Amino acid sequence: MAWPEALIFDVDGTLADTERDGHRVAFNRAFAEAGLDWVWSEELYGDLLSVTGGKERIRFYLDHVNTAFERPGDLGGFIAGLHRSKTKHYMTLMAEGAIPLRPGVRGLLEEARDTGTRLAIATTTTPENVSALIESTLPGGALDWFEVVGAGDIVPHKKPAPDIYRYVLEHMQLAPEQVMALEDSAHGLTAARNAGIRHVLVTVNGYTLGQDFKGAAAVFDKLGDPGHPAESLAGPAAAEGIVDLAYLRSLEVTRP
Ligand code: XBP
Ligand code: MG
Repeated sequence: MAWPEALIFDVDGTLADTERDGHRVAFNRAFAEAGLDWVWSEELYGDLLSVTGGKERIRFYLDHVNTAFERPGDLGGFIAGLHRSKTKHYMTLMAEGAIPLRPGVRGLLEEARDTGTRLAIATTTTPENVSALIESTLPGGALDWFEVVGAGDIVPHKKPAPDIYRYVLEHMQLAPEQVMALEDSAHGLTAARNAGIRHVLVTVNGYTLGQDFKGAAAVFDKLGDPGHPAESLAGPAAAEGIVDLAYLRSLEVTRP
């Protein structure tokens, strides 16, 4: 059986650059709609990304940034309501085609499909957001390309906890050494590694460039396609600047 048997993709920052112009904008729209004067700038949002999960991020913002805000009695219900509105705004942005896939993502997904390499998703974001992105960027029915979509509150602990990767591996009935994970952040890398996945390829973005990617099999600025070659930041370079399955196979480390 060819290695890797499966590719497990993170979503935000990996499939598409959704944070700055997608999630952040949707949070701000939800705040405005609720009559709140909160505005998450690009810079502040970069700091808030240290907390994964939108509901958790809002709570962190109130605990550490906007500490003067007079909290309603049912803070959990208030945050959940804001977050539902944020998800609605995010889905609208995706339906409008606000965010494209990153260079090389579609090529690698199609190559995996052509070669029988199984596909899955392991993400912190809400499941509806995954469907909205896939439906707006890939052909009809593309959600079915992914055997398992592990997303959001389906597990008790979000990344950097390993729960979501463990969930996906269990549902695919695969051992961690059989798969390759693709991530964009140190939290994502930690989650995959702590689930026992030895092979994690990182493609950085504006928010994650400069994070510590020790333990990654390779780090690139993107997966790369013919018009946008990938630049290697750590690990072996990819031929013609394209991270394809042949390249991923070359990263396999076999146990002595
Ligand atoms: C993505 C996240 C998410 C999104 C918001 O992490 O941290 O919290 O920013 O999504 P990853 P929700 O790339 O590791 O999946 O608001 O739907 O929680
Ligand atoms: Mg990510």
